[in-house]
Amino acid sequence: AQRRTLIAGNWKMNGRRADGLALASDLAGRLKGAGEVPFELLVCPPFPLLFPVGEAISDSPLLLGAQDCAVKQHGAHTGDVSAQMLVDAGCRFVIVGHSERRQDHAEGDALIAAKAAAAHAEGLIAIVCVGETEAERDAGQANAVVSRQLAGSLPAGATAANTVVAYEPVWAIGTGKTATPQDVADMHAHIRAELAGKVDAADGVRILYGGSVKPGNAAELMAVPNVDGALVGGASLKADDFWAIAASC
Ligand code: G2H
Repeated sequence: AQRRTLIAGNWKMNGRRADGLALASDLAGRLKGAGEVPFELLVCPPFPLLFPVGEAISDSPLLLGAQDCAVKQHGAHTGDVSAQMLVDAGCRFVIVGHSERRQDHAEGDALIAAKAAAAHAEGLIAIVCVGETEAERDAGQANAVVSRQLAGSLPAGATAANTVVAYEPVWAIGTGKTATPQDVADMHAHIRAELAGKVDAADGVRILYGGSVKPGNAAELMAVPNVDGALVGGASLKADDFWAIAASC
C-alpha cells in the first residue's frame, strides 16, 4: 500500500505563545519554500497554543494536532478538552495513549480506545501510541505487550484513514537511547501483522517510530521497512532539527 510519510512533532508541555508561534511560522515558511515534499508535517502544541498556532498556519500545509482528548464531547468534565474543541481549533490529528499519559495519568487501553473513538467521531485522525518498558523488553515480553496494547487501544471502526499507530519504546523516550534499526524493523513488522484483521485496510495504516529521533539518526530509522514516519519530541522544538528530520526521509 502507498503510505504517505508523516513527521509529527509532539511539543509536550513546552513553550509559550510567542515560542509556539515562532516555531510554527518558521516551519510553515520552510514548507512553503520547499514546494512538493514527500512527507506530511504535523505539529502538536499544548492545548493553550492550539488556537493561535492554528490561526497562524491556516493557509499552510503544516498540519495541526493535539496531545490528548477527552472521551466526552462536552459537559461537566472539569479540566478536559474534547475532540470537538480540537476540530474547532483547526486540528486534524490527536495523539492518544502516549506513554507519558499512560504513566502520569494511569491511562489504560480501554480509556485510550474510548478517546480514539471520540476523536474518530469528530473526524480526527487518532495517533495511537504503544510501546514496552525496558523491564518488559528485558523479559522478552515486548511483542506481547505491544499486541495487548494494540488489541485494547484500537477502537472498533479504526481504519487506515482515521488511525496512525506510533511505536514508542518507553526506554527510548527522552533518554537519548534509540532502538536499533533491527529492533524497530522487528517490532514494526510485528505491528503490521497484528493490524491485519483488526483494522480495515491494515496495509495502509501508517506506523510511526518515536523515541529520541534526531537529525543524526532519522535517515537510518526512516529507511527501515514499515516505518512510515516519526513521532518526535525533544527535537521537534527546534525548527532546524525538526526540518532536518523531515528532510531525511
Ligand atoms: C517520545 C518522543 C515523542 P522524544 O515521547 O513523542 O519524545 O523524541 O523526546 O524521545
